[in-house]
This record gives sequence, C-alpha cells and structure tokens, in this order.
Amino acid sequence: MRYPAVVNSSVVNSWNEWDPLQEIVVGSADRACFEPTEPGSRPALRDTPGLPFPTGPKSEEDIGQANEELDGLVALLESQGIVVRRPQPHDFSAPVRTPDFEVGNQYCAVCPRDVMITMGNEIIEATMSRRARYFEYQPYRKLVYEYWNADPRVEWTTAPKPSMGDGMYREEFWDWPLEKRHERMHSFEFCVGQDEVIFDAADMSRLGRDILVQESMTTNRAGIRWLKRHLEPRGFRVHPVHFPLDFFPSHIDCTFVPLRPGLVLTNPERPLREGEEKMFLANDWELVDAPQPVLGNDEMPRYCQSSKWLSMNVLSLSPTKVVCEEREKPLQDLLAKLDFEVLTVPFRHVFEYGGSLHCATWDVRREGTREDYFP
Ligand code: ABU
Repeated sequence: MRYPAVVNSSVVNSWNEWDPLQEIVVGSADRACFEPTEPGSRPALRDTPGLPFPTGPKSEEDIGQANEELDGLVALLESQGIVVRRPQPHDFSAPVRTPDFEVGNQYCAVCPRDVMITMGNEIIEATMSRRARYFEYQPYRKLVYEYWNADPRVEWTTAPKPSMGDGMYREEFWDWPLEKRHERMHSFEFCVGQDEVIFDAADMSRLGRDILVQESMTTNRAGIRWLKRHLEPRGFRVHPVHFPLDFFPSHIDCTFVPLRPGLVLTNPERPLREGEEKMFLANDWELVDAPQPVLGNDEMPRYCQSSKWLSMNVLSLSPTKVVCEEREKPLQDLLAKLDFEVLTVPFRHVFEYGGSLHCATWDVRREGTREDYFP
C-alpha cells in the first residue's frame, strides 16, 4: 500500500470520533460462527429464550447477507474518497485451548471496533473479555504490521491478556433476577470480576485529550486502571463513565456517541450517572437524546445479542457528515436538523453479529490532531 504524502501526520492518526476520515478497516462476516455459551456470555434466542442457542459456523446464507451489507458500506466509503481495508481470513470454527480454558469455537471479524482502537498514533489491541474472542486480534495483525513498518511514528501496544479462567468471572450474574439487578445497579458488578485487567476497545470513546471508558460486562475497574496508567503519561485524561439503568452494558457506542465538538448523541433509556455529565455541561456541550429506534427489541434478528439501540451506532465521516442505517428515519431526521449531511446504507443483517456501522469499523487515520475540548 502506498500512503498519501502525509506530511505532519502519521499513517496511524485518529484522536476523536469525528475528524475527516481518511482510512478505515471494515469488518467481514467470512467464516463467522455463533458465539458460544461461556462464563462471560450467555447467548439466547430472541424469540424462544429457553431453546439452546446454535453452535459452530453460521449458514452461508446469513454470512452472505451480512457481507453484502458490509460491502455496501465499503462502496459508500470509497465513493467518499476514503481508503478501506479489510481483515485477513481467519478460521473461527477452530476451538481454542489455553492452560486456563477451552472453548468450542471462536466468533467473527465483523466488529473490529471491539478489539482495536487508535489512540492518536498508537494502535492498542484490547485484552478482550470473552474466551471466544481471545484471538480476535489475529485478522488485523497483518494490517498492524503494515502500518508499523510503514511509519516509525506508529506505536503498537497489546494490552495484557487476562487468563479468562473460571475464577475471572462471576457466573451467577446471568441468573440474577431483575430486582437484584435494580438493587445492584449502583455497584456496577457484572459477569467479570475485578482481579484481572479486562477491557474491550468498544467501551472507549475518544474526544481528543479526553477518553471516556464505560465500566461494563466487558470492561472492569482493573481494565480502566490499566488504561489510565498507560494513557495518562501520554497526555490523555481517562474518565470512567457509568450508565446505571443499563443492566447489561457492553460497549459505549450505543449509549453515548460524540458526533462533533460540543455535541453528543445520548441514549434516552441510559442516562449518565449523576455528576458524570458535569464535564460536558461545564464546557457547553449539548447532550441530545436519540429518538426511539425503528426496530423494537423484539424485532431484532433472532440471533442478535445486542439491543435496539444499534440504531444510534452511527459512523462519522467528518464533523458534518455521518452514515446512518437506511431505515432509521427518525434518527436521520434528527441528524439533518442538527446540520449533518446524512448518508445511509442498509445494515440490518449485520446486527446479528452484535454491531452496526461504528462497531463494524476501526478508523485508522483521520485528519486533525489532539485537541483539548474540556479545558
Ligand atoms: N456492541 C454494541 C452493543 C451495545 C448494545 O446492545 O446496546
């Protein structure tokens, strides 16, 4: 790959979620499997929760439908002059066995956002939180080497891998009744314990110097501590954030979605913990609630484990241009009112793999540099 003449910026350069996009990785459903039942995940059928969830490879038909939509996103991005890269093929049907655990199959490379994050000129590979995703960095390694070899300014960090042994999890979490979840909603204890460093990259959101990290089922307090110790000496400020009404939080990008300096799209059913909104309000940021999604929770694809709020998982191409799912008209109208140019693509089949447009991508290079939006 020959890179454009980047004078001041490195081939890896992305400091926030909205600066003009130059290069991005779009996921692929090739060889995707069903996520297995494991201590960090209890997948359930949406229409018949009692029945066993399938295991092993997804059907060629399902994979083809998701790939068609992912290819549609690639075509749209390329039509905007953005360089698009794809993950390497990976055999997700292969079981994984380490000294600490075994799992029957892996998952997929549809959502690079969960695994990989660009922090300025640095690529960080997340620890991950689930066994089936332990090796999910592998489809991106060839690209990482390419970036790292192309430019000495590129930093590359792999976060410490947790054991993912039985003792790392709190499995009874899955059986807690709703009343117990209500009782515990301010203690932020989920299916992972606090002894090992655990985080998925998609629990972070980048706003220049300030990085939000959601405490969740996929990111624990030790994970946030590791991120603080790693990022703060590099000039970032790390802010743990919490959304107490989300009883199954996993990944911040269907909950709190910064769209441009001064504006965050928020989830009306998942308000920030009291007090955590202060940094935004003190700096005149607007928090604007997303409208109700067009698809209700009970209309999501049968195998999808995510919420209806995939509707707000939009991808910013610049501070004035966003890509939104084709049928999410109420959100498109809101974004247009907020002065965005809104591009649309169909993406409903990708939902089955746990993500929409933001999840299914990993931005590698955007224009711009690190700004302080919260002085
Ligand atoms: N992977 C994003 C899912 C988040 C949600 O279900 O709200």
